[in-house]
Amino acid sequence: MARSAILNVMVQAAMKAGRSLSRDFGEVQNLQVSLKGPGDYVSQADRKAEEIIFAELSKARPGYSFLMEERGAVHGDDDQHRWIVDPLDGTTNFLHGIPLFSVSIALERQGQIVAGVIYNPGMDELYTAERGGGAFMNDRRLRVAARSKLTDAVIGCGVPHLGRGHHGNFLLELRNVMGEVAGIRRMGSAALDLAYVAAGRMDGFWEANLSAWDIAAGLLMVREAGGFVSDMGGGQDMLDDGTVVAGNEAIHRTLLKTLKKPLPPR
Ligand code: 2AM
Ligand code: CA
Repeated sequence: MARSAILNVMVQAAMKAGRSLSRDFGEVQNLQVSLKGPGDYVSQADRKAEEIIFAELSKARPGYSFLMEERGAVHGDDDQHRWIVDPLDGTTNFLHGIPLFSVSIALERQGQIVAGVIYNPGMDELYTAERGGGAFMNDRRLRVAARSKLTDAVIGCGVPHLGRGHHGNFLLELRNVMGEVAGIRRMGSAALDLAYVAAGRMDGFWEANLSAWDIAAGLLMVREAGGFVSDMGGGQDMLDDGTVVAGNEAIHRTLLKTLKKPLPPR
């Protein structure tokens, strides 16, 4: 599969950052048993990965703007183009020595996501997508799963943690979904969750309280694999509203409805 020049730039940046994270991940595993824990070390690993991506992308396309998890918004001369970058998605996993984390890079052109790369260094899985060009994992074409019934579906989700999100809302959503599906998974990296939906490994996914960098690349990945994505209200405001529901057309539709089922009367 021939990649466009811009996608190549994104792949190089993601893999270089991924190699840096992999090296640091080895040390994080050693630090689990230390009294202080790997906290500071992980923040450094995260910043180092972001630095690598920032340097690679700025060199290849000077002037493009950025939205990055650590650095925030960086306005370039070219405000038609914006990189949306999460150097380490799944930080809690990384911190605990669980090899489920990813690098996520998206390119937005005039407000539309046109290219996305997600790299999972632990499994050496590279997900790529370009608008209108399909989605791939290590050069294999991706397609969302074909299961159309929730009762056959494995659905991923995110659980709001300490100090974030509305825990009560999540419990209602979970209560609605868990009674209707074959299984629920919680992986801890929204970027990877969306990549897994694109790859047909999970049939659907929902989460709230996300940031644009967690999901920008993943949203394109699912769409380009033939799937549907929306915010929790059914609209297309995911990047601003921080909620996402994904799946094939049928799963997306029923999942959206199921999430919002009112409580039965007592
Ligand atoms: P992160 O690992 O980059 O923080 C897990 O439910 C998803 O929520 C991950 O994609 C995670 O991204 C994201 N998330 C956003 N804010 C978070 C936070 N404060 N703590 C943990 N996960 C967070
Ligand atoms: Ca993230």
